[in-house]
Amino acid sequence: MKRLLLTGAAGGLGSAMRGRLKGLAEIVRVSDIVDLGSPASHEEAMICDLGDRAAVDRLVEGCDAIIHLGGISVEDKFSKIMNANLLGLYNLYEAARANGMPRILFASSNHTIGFYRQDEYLDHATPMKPDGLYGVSKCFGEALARMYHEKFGQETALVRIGSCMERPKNHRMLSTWMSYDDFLSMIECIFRVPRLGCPVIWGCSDNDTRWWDNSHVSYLGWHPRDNAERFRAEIDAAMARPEPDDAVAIYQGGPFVRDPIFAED
Ligand code: NAI
Ligand code: 15L
Repeated sequence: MKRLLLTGAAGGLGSAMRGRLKGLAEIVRVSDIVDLGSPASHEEAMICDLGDRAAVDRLVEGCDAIIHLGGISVEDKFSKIMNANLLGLYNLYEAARANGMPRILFASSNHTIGFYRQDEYLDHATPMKPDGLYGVSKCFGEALARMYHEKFGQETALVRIGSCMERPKNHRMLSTWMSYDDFLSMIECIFRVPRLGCPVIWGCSDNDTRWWDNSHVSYLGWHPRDNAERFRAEIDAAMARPEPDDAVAIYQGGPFVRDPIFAED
């Protein structure tokens, strides 16, 4: 790849992945709505509000591939979600259509299915059950990507990330955790495979207690290597297991299912 675009590069996941992308492309174009710090020698930085159509057009121009992490990443006011995750997604896909349809990795979320119970095992065909407006925005993003695929042939990996962070932080994340290394190897597979299509991919490591079946995407050749189980003793020692009647212990979306609908100002 000549130029890879990383949106949300100043965020938690974006900052963690940013340094690991060197070598995937000659130039990594890093972008966010907030300060990005000094670009490394293989990087170019562009501040951009995803809700600004003209700015997104400029952002996507000249890119061969896009890792789209930018946007609102938790439950929030609908107006904020609407700008970044709805309008922002539309802007990104229109810009991609006008710029040769670079392959896209869309950071979707487990909150598209958060109201399934933790004793259910899901596959890619399981109907969505979002657990809040944030989850609904990711359902919208997946639907938008699929429409651009069917209508125009745009390829997108719809990665329903579980909990991608340094280490799992609680009992639920022993099921949902994806290590940075596993995410990086997934990224490599997504951009290397000759034909991607528009698959849902569950973003979790090879956790003993995972809830999601990725067998439909074996053609990617992705083999997660990490397993959250090695953190179980540490988590057991650090915190009490949630009560069985607590929503956090019942639903796959965990605490997100309890979030209110936030009022606008
Ligand atoms: P984050 O909130 O730390 O980063 C998101 C970034 O998007 C921020 O740097 C923010 O400034 C930027 N952003 C927000 N609104 C924007 C706008 N209007 N225009 C341009 N940039 C804007 O979130 P995190 O954890 O890094 O997640 C990255 C992506 O992955 C998000 O899309 C999130 O929904 C998704 N995801 C992450 C998971 C995780 O475990 N970290 C789990 C599931 C999904
Ligand atoms: C998400 O979608 C969020 O962006 C992230 O902050 C985590 O909370 C993650 O899901 C999760 O469910 O653990």
